[in-house]
Amino acid sequence: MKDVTPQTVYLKDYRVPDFLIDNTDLVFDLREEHCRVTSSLRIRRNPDSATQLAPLVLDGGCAVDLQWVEIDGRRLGSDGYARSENSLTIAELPDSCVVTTEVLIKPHLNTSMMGLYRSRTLYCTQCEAEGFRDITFYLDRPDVMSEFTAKLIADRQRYPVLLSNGNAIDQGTMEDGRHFVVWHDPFKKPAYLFALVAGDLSSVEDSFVTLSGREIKLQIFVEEKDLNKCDHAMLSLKNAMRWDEQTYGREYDLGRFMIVAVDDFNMGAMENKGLNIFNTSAVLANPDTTTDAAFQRVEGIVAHEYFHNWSGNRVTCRDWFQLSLKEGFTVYRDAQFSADMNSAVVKRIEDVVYLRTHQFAEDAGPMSHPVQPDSYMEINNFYTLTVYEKGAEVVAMIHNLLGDKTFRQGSDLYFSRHDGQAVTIEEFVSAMEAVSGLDLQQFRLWYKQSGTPVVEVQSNYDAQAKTYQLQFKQSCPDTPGQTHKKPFLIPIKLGLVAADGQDLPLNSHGDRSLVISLTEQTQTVLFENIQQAPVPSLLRGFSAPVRLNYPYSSAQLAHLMANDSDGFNRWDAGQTLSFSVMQRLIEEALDQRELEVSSQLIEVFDGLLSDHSLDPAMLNLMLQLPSEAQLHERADIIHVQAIHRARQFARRSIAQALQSKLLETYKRLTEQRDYAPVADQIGRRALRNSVLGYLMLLEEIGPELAWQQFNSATNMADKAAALNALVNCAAAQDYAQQALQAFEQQYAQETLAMNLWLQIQATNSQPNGLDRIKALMEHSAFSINNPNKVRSLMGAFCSSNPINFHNPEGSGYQFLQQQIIQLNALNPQVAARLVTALTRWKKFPEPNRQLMRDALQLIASKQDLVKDLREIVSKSL
Ligand code: 0A1
Ligand code: ZN
Repeated sequence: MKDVTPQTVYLKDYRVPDFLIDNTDLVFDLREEHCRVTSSLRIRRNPDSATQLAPLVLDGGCAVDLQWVEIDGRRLGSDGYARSENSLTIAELPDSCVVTTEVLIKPHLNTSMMGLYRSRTLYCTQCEAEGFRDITFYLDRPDVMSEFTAKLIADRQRYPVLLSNGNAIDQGTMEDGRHFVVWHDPFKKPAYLFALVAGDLSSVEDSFVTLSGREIKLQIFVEEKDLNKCDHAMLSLKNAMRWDEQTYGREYDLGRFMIVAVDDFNMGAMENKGLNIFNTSAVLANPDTTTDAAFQRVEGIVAHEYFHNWSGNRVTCRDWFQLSLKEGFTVYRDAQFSADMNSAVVKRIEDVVYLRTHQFAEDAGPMSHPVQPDSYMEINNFYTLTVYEKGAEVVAMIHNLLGDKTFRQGSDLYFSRHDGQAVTIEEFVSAMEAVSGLDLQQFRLWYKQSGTPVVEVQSNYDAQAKTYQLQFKQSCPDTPGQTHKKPFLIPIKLGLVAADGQDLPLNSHGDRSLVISLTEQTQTVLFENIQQAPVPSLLRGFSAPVRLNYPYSSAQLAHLMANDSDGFNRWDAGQTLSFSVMQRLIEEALDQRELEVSSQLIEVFDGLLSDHSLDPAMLNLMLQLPSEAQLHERADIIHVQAIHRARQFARRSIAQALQSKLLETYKRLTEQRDYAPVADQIGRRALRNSVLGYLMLLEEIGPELAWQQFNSATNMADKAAALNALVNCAAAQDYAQQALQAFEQQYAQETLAMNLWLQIQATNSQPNGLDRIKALMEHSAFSINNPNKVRSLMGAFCSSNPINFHNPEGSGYQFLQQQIIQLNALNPQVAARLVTALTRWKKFPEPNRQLMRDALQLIASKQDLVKDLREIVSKSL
């Protein structure tokens, strides 16, 4: 795991592989003390390689213990090959042959959760991006695609279920209580899509009949105790399968589709061919233990992994610089799916909030990189919001530029042209160009230039000429390694809203909403026959991932909130208004002036609460003030206390001014129906729980209400919201303690519910947060070896409890630095994710700035830092 001087890998250095692997035959002999892996690779020279005499260099991590090598059945002496720390080199090979190796690996000692490892009583694998090389020697790169056969042998009692990709073609029992299953995957695939699972699992089964009439067996494998938590994932899977047939014409290709839930997993889930492996948190759901948000996350991730079968597996990436080819596209596909299954505008708003809060911050920070990076030290550091979420926005822009029909033609062409291939982002864009006849040359900059573009807009109404002019000016800040950027092609969807709230006709066709493509640094658009000065509604639906500024007056924003025909912009107008109010409060707090919330904001909120025709989910979103994290992202200098105080003050003022309407709303939304995780109920619960959040700021009302809700809740969504409300309320600490205890007793056996319990406490903004974290680390519900638990406790504390984490003594930073050092040796990926909380030190005022930097420097001074951390820490210092 050690890497003193990590090497940088460059996109420009890409070369085709010197060898291809037509067939991969693997035997896994799983024993408690080790696993013996025998691998037979039918290889041949790649006719496209420029170096026809090159030796075979197989990747293999240092924990892979080589036993022997054979070429076409002939054992090599130790002078026949060379083993270095990360590879095995064999010179003088015939142009085609079978290379067989036998290695020993130790899954029970593997804490990184890459390669073959143990999760509780199971064996499982994670091979993306470069985990296969920790299992055996291989050409571990996505452009080497091979037909895999895997024989798994293990003790029959402890590991009755043996799974791998494709179809089970043979099985049998052996002497001394062992058994085996042979799996064959007819589809060629890169090693990163290989998977195996062995363990004592139960399964829920169902079936799906494809459009062409083939019956697919669907199986979700879990521990027996979790069998009652699989229905939602199964339903989501079937919905996703149908949706992909209808929306993209994509049918599933194997006879069965399997999902396995594991407790120890670094990410959400993994799209291994025919055998998806999921973090339990991304598959298990049941009303008693799972919040609404978690139900929706399960639906989205199940769909995401399923959609990868085409966008990722059938057509895969040539190299890891192309990661967004599969991830950006698949996130876009899962967002479309979730929009179709629930409320499209709500999904859009949630996604944009997430992008603006987290991806914008990444794009402005030391790790800023393009959607298609051009270099990396550790590829695991590039599974980022930029590659995933911004990558999805770029696909969304292509869809909007082409229109529905042409976009579908483009995706059809892309899938048919490149089925079975490992390709680049360029091929995706080319297919879209080919079907549309558009020139996307300038558009491609979205993949190559990092940073969030800024669009400044000015307007001018000429009452005599009846013309309305919009002037656009775009720019993009410098980012590491990139200065003086070229103008992007920015699609701006817009409308002009008249005094009566109607959209004005914008051209002779009578269009009332248009997409303007900005291509220049400055650009002017003139609208004629505009009878009155309108309010511009800009960037409708968030038509491009940019920051757009227009000097709106509060009255104009209120007009858009009330009238904009674009739901997204109705919401966004409210956000802009709230932001300006918050900005002023933060300044007042910094200047030690008395805080005062503008009456305009109160009036707007009053109006919203009085309007019972609003969709509860939308009303909920409109009542949200920007989060502290969003305010941090927007600030030039992050004044943690002032921001926290200003926001709390605004919330309290709203609660005080609108007490009776809030209370009335809370009561009105009491759910009479049985719990179901469906959009309309989720929206009502979300609104009711937000209102509860406001009411908590009224000491005479909130604590009692939350306590009642906690005790009477019939589902985890309401229970967790009540617990969270109590825990964060100074006046409700007695109730909070009782509720925490009751929760702990009730859910002691429910790992995911206990993670939520940890998370709610980790984000408690009451004083002395760090002491609580340290105490919870001793609790039996916590373990530093489990990524979900580290995220729930340390991750939540560092990223979502700013007032405690960023305390001016720096104890939060010291604590994090110590945890990172510990995780460095245990789980590099988890460590690298956590360290992000320190990397934006330049945005903080003293003393925090220096204290954060000190913590980073301490980490940097560690000798045996893994390259995941080395890369991030060095780039941020
Ligand atoms: N391809 C997966 C994400 C993923 C990436 C790396 C992993 O290794 C730790 C695991 C999962 C997806 O997009 O869902
Ligand atoms: Zn993915």
